[in-house]
Formats: sequence, structure tokens, C-alpha cells
Amino acid sequence: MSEPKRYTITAALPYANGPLHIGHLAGAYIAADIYARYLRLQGKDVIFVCGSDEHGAAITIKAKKENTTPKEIVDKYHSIIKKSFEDFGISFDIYHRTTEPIHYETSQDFFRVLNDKNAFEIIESEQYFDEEAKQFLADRYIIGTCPKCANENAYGDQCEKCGSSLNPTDLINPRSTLTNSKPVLKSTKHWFLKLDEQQKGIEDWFDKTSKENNWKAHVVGQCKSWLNDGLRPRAMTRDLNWGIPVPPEIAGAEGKVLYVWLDAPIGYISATKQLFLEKANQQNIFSYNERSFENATKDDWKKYWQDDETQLIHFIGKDNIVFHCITFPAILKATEQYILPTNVPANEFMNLEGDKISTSRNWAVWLHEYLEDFPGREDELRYTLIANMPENRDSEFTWQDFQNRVNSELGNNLGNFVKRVSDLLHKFYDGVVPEFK
Ligand code: B3M
Ligand code: ZN
Repeated sequence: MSEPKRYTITAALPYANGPLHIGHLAGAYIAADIYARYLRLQGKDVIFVCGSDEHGAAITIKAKKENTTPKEIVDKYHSIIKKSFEDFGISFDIYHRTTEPIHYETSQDFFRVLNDKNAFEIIESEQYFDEEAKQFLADRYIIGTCPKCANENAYGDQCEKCGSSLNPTDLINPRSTLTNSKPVLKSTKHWFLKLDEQQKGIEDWFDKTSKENNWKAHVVGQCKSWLNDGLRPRAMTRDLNWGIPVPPEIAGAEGKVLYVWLDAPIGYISATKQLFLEKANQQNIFSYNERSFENATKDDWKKYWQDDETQLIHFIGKDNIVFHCITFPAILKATEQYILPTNVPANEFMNLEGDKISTSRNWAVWLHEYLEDFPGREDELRYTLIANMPENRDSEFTWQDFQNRVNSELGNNLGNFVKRVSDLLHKFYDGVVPEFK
């Protein structure tokens, strides 16, 4: 393959419903940061974009738990997350957010284009409705007994005990987490992306691209299993009061919002638009890659998303594979305007002291706490996470391992090496590095 002209590197948009932990760093952000820095050192034209994912049930559930509004939740966690990334030294060119107006416009435009291109079909179905709260229930708002393992607290989309993926109607004795009442089935219609019609196009693209670019085996495995099962239409709208409204001119969609997994990856594009708006206006002059932003114009974002000579690389954790390797490419492809990803180097998970990292069980090393407890020690954590990166299988963080690596690998080995070189330099070369011959 000929040398690409430029690179668009994205890292998964973290949900603004909690602070960052080491699992996030090991899963996506450090790998993306290494790659961006590596390309910049080679003088390549690179943008590295990210931002907070601020819609969806992940946010509304957290707001309910903290007895506040979704807006307050996202404002709070967006600033905590943004600050931790900065303090830790992840070199994004922009860290944006999905509640910005530019993102609403971009997402609604996508919906319009998809609608015009006939990429949707409207399907009517029965969904659970909470009559007391007077609202349709997102899958995560319904709990009940798992039909497979009898766990009484399985969610409408998944049983966390046995891992089965479920539909809300599979649950025995369903109840609403909003009011604890028994939800009723009520009919509603949604805009489904016709993924079934895109099966062949996506398969051809996937086979070619994954081979040419040597995709990771576990990513290929997951994609193949989805493709072999056959793609089915997937709902791109929701009946929720938190999200981006479906464009108002679309008849019959009043009160509906875009599915969070439709708007979130579009967030990479709106972040890029915002980046070039700022560069064109000479705001936010600081950047890790000055060269590529000289004489920037606000339309430059297009080069990074619509030019065949750009490589698009998504860094994500393994739980996001299907959205980045199938759904989002299908959305991009349907517009007939955008490039598709060149690679999606997903990482697996990092566990902590023998147990899965869990925000709800508060089992994590929180980045903002680490930065407070070990000021100026970003590189020690960065090194340990890199040395242990879950590139092809789950890995494990332990404080013992952290201590050993810092003391023996960084302190003894690297420290000694640097000290000896420096001593020799002073002894034989007056402290000046000699010219290489
Ligand atoms: N916010 C899921 C997650 O944090 C989701 C990623 C969006 S990437 C476009 O795991
Ligand atoms: Zn179960």
C-alpha cells in the first residue's frame, strides 16, 4: 500500500458518568497516544481526537442514582475526565464533548443523509413502557429474572451473572427500575439501519481491509462471528428524553432521540470539525503537531474524514468492537461521502488484583486519585501499564508488580544504565556527547 498522506486517530469517547481508571488507559488511551506520538516523531500529518460521550442510558441512570440531572452529571464528569487526561499527558489535539451544538448539527445531518439515502426502515414493535413514569424503558431500566440462570437481577440487555445477552422480553417477572412497577408492552416505531442490506458491502470491505492491514486476531474473530450470524436491522432511534432529537422535519419521530451508538462515533467527526474551527481562528494555538495546522481552514476536517489518502484508526476496548467494525462503518459507507477505518486495534481488559475492574463496585485505581497520590509520577504508571498492556489477552495490574517494575526495571536497570553512560561521558568526553561517526 502506498504511503498515506495523513492519519486520523481516534480513541473511544468515555462515558461522562464516572472518572477514568487504569482499565480505560490500558484499554485504549495509552495505545492510541503511543501511536500518535510515534507518527508525529516521524513528521507525519496526524490528528488525534477524543471527547466525552454524554448521551444514553449510562448517563441517565447515573443521574438518577445521584439524584440529579443528566446535564449536571455530564458537566461534572466531563471536567474530571478532561483534567485527568491532561494531567496524565495523553496528547489529544482536542478533547471535545457530545453535548456541544456542533455535534448536534453534525449528528442530525447524518440522520438526514441516511434518511435521504434510504438507509433506514421504520419498524413498529412492542416495547416495555412504565405507566407510572409515563415513559418507554431503555433495556437497562428493566430488571427481572434471567431465563438461563435464574439470577433475579438481570438487566433487559444482559445478565451480568451468567453473561447471556438478553432482550427485555426474555426476562421473567420484569420490573421497572424507575418505579419498581411491572412494565406493560406498548407499540412504538423506530428507525432501523438496514444492516441486512449492507451485509455484502461490509463483508467485502472487512475481508480486504482486515487482511491488508493485519488486524488483530481477536478483533477479526468477533467481526467474523457477527458477519457469519448475518447482520440484522438495528434501531437507531430511542424513546428517551435525554439525547439528540431526530431532525424535526422527519415525520412521525416527535419525541424520539438518536440512539447513543449512532451519535457517539459521529463525535469523532464533530470533534475534528471543532478542532479546525479553532485552528482556523488561531485559538488554542498550542498543539502537539504544529506543522499540520499551519494555514488551517475550517473545512480541513474533510481531508481527515473524506479523502482516500487518509488512514482512519480507531483505538477502543474489546466491548466496543461491533460498533466500530460493523455499525459505524455501515453508517459511514451509507453516506457515500466518508472513508472507512483502516484498522481497529482493540485491546482486551486489564483486571485489578485478581478481579474485574468495576465502577459500580468501586474496584479500580482511579486516575485522578493516582495523580494526587503520586504527583509527577505519570510515567511510572504509564510504563507499568504499557509493560502489561492487554493487547491480545486480558492482563492484570497489581501494586506488587507496579512496585517491582518501578524499582527494578525503571530504577535499577534504566536508572543504572543512564547513570553509567553519564559517568563515562564525563570521564572520557568532558560531559559532551561525541559526534556519531
Ligand atoms: N462510551 C462506551 C464505553 O465507554 C462508549 C464508547 C463510545 S466510542 C464512540 O465503553
Ligand atoms: Zn443469567
